[in-house]
Amino acid sequence: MLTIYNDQHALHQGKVEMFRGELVPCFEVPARVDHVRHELERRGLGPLQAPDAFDEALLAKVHAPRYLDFIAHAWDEWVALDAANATRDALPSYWPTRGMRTDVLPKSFPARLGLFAFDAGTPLMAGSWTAARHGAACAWTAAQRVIAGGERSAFALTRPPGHHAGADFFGGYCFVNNAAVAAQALRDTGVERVAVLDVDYHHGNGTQAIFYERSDVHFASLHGDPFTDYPYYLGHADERGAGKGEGFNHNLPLPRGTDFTAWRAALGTALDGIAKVKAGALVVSLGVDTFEGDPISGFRLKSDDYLRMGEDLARAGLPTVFVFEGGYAVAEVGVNAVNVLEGFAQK
Ligand code: FKS
Ligand code: ZN
Repeated sequence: MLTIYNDQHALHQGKVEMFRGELVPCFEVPARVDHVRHELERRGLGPLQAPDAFDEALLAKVHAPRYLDFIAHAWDEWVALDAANATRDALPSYWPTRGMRTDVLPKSFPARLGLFAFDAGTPLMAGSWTAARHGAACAWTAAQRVIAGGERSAFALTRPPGHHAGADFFGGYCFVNNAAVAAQALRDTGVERVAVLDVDYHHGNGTQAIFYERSDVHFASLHGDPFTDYPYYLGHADERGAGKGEGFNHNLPLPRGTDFTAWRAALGTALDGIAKVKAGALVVSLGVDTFEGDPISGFRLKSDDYLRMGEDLARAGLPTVFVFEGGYAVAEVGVNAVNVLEGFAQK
């Protein structure tokens, strides 16, 4: 399978995130992508290609202008607060809550940082925005290859991940919603309805929010139940879309401890939904934190199960763009992600 990859991802390398009351080393590390790349090369599943030049105006199709303005300059503003900040990751400490204003932007940088963020687990540093923009370029290029380039599928191997980023917020290690960029790119190339299928352990709240009122992008997700799992405040089964988008959002929350047999049955349900809405192309938010050895997740998939996952995805028979998301059992992340791609390619 064709993989679109860029090495700028490594410019984003957080030091710490807030976890259980203390600052701990980040789970989302550059080595994750290195393992996937090495596994692709080891199995001869190349080639790897660099992304095409990407018109950043396209980001404004899925993100709000005030968010893009903020995030593009956030690091400079953080350092302007205090020169010593140059050696520290930016993390928010304050958030607006119910009844507070989010329509007017505070002048204070820490106040705006919290307004646009939804957790204290997503450090921002000097290279974050560059890395995120190049990631979006990978997702966009993968979509172009699938539609205009005659490929059956392509893989955007990138980080930071994207599916928690909404039109005007970041969090969950995500700044730019790469899957949304890919879905929008497929729409713009003339696919009338695109399905985004999110198989990461965590609900793709950002992707859902971006497309919630749209009928041209159907969102389906299998994930840890929000009653117990991050991102907690979205991802329930009764979220079915709104307005024109009603019926085009399909959440399948699953309990902690779910194994591949139960997971695969839910995948079948999600794929049935995708067939029913007559999607013409598929974007897969490919997180492999459903693995039994993942340090922050609760499902029990084994490495071989990812081959079967890829086969099931291939049976949808759609041009498919894979976009890399989570997976924190770093040593196994390469085998697991590449198993999905190989299972897909062999069907
Ligand atoms: C709860 C800790 C939660 C944040 C988890 C973020 C998950 C990110 C991800 C992505 F794909 F975006 F990377 N910490 N015990 O895996 O969904
Ligand atoms: Zn995840």
